[in-house]
Amino acid sequence: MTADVRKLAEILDEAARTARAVPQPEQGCDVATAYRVQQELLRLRLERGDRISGVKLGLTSEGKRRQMGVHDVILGRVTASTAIPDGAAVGLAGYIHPRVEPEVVYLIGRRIASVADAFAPDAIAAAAPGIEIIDSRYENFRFSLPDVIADNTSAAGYVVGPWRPYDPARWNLGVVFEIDGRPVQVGSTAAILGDPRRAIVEAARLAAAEGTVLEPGWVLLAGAATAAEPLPAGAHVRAEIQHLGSVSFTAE
Ligand code: OOG
Repeated sequence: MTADVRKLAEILDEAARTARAVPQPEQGCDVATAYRVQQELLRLRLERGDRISGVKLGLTSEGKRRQMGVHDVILGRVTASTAIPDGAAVGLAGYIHPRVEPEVVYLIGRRIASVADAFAPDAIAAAAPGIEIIDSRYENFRFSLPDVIADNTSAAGYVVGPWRPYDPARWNLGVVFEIDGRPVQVGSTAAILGDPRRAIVEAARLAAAEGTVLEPGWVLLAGAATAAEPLPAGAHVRAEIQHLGSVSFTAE
């Protein structure tokens, strides 16, 4: 590992830990190096006793990718310490400029070490409505794909609602995203990669490229079903997905 990879991981780790934004690196790196920074960042967290609880996809909306001029989706990791129980109250002091988005969450049902494994019938065991908190650790962020990947794809927290057995026929589902009881975004899970069933395949492809195995029991945050919303203090945030039910939390 080069000194730069470790240094950038330490800077981003400290920014997340102290909820203090850092300047974006002046010198960009390539995507492969950015994933090494992300891995190093996660290693620092695991050293402190955290545990990987799953993976997430980002930039799953075709519109968002076109707007940002990028062609591929991105993979991040989520850890146990950032899981928020459904219905909980969450202090915002630990975040910098948090935003929230509604997601479909899948429960990984088997070990997935290759794209072929992602097509196994038991690849996904269950599905749930979810909310992701994203929080870029950069100040005045100007979009850069490697910088987002290095920053663990802005992953900062996630809430998972009640699990339902996975039914692949139910993939195009209505989504209502509410803040304080008012719908702020409506959409469809079809906005996730055009079909959220592709999420496990994309996650398997990106993970395999890095030599990461997806483990049974991990969550897969499949990607945002609508645009993200800012998360103000006091907000009650709720996502409802047709056939999957609802999930919520309150910001304090
Ligand atoms: C990075 C986006 C990561 C998504 O849904 O695209 C992401 C960001 O906007 O900070 O989770």
